[in-house]
Amino acid sequence: MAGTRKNRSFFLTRSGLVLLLLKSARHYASPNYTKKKLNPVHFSRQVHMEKSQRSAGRFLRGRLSTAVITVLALLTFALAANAQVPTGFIVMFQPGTAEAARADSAQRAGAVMRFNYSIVDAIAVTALDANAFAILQQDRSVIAIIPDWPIYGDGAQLPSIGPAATGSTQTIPAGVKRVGVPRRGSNGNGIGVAIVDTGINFTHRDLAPANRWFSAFGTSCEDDNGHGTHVTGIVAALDNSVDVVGVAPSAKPYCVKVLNSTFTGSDSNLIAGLDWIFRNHAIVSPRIRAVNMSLGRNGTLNDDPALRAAVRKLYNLGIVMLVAAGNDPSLEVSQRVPAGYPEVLAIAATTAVDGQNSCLLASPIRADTATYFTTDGRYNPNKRIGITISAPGDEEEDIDILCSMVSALGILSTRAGGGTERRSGTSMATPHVTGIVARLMQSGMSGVENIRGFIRSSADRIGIAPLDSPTTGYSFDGEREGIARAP
Ligand SMILES: [Ca+2]
Ligand SMILES: [Ca+2]
Repeated sequence: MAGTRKNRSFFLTRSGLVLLLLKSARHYASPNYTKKKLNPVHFSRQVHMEKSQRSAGRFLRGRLSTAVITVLALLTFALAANAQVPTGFIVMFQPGTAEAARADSAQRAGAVMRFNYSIVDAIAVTALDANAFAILQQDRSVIAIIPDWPIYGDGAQLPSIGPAATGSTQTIPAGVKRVGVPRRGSNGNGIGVAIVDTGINFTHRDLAPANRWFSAFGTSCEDDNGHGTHVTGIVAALDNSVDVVGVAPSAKPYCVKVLNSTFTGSDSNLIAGLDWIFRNHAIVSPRIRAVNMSLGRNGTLNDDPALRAAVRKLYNLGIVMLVAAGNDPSLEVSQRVPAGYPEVLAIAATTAVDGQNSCLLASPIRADTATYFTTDGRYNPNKRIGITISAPGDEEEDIDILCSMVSALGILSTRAGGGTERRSGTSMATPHVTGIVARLMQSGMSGVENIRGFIRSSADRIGIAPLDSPTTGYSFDGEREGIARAP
């Protein structure tokens, strides 16, 4: 854990009257916004940095010391969503054990096999009874039996879904403007990008996914949740006269479905998706050279050696994998899987434009501020673990008239079923950078570490952004890595 973080404190209520006002104010929340309370501790830090607002900030510190209760409720929700129960097992075999021999081992144990992988010497099985477990444990070709942990999409806790847009003009979303609007010659043309997610809405008028795809559920790759369609639009919504435009509108999205309609998958599903990319990346046209993973779970570097081996295999092929850092500011990215892996580019989230401010006593939340939800953690160049770069994960964050609440306006992108909608999350930050990677590859750049290095050295506002968030969960990770910038 970074030494500069995790010094957060909890404050007891100072004023019951103010607390009452804050609670009633929550009922006026617009469903298109997600909410988070302000934190007096971090307000004081911001005030320290921006001297002109110091006196107002002092007053706020007194008024805002009541924010803890709602935040605890939000955290409880996040923990419930991350409660981990293995859904089966991944069985790793001695290197070189043939796929047929692995299947035989599963059959001898009476285990039901779900996947038999090429990318790693392993199979996935459903839940094992004690007898089957014992037989596999005694099998001399088996080297590990790993719990198959559930994995979730990294949308915000409260997705902000609005009505479908029906307009006939194309909007350039604020996040795309922030990282760099595509142009002729820098639009991702010729680059295949795998979207490992809930699927893609294949009939959406503003998307053109490849007709080669994979689903870990044995279904079509159609998006029955909406998350994957939104992510795809941020990378590659078409440059035409409708809906939105992506960072790399000419890149070719490949649908890899590993999360179901409830936003849930597992390590074994994710490995199955990576396995399909491993077997197909070079034989599809255009080739798959980047992978967007706006998903993950809490975990450690070594808690699933099969998943780690699969990720390493794609890394060694020069495939750039971009992973959402996560939406829990109480965690370090090193506590996330696969975002904490050194083989991937972990992406944190910032605001795209200045927020509005109904509170006369506080400064507005500026563009390039760390979002209220982002997981972060400074990049360690020796271990290659940490946030590679930040990018927009919501459009703006506003402060309400009571100076007590932050509302987040989501990123505008394509909606499953047609039109557009807004969603917030590091899930939305990541595809901005995936689009940038496609444009860098189009310009001739290759090699994962070359691309990581270029993204970090060419970022906008290095040393300045992300700006400190005034919200409760945020604590500075010690590095202002800047905002990703397209070439
Ligand atoms: Ca469009
Ligand atoms: Ca940082």
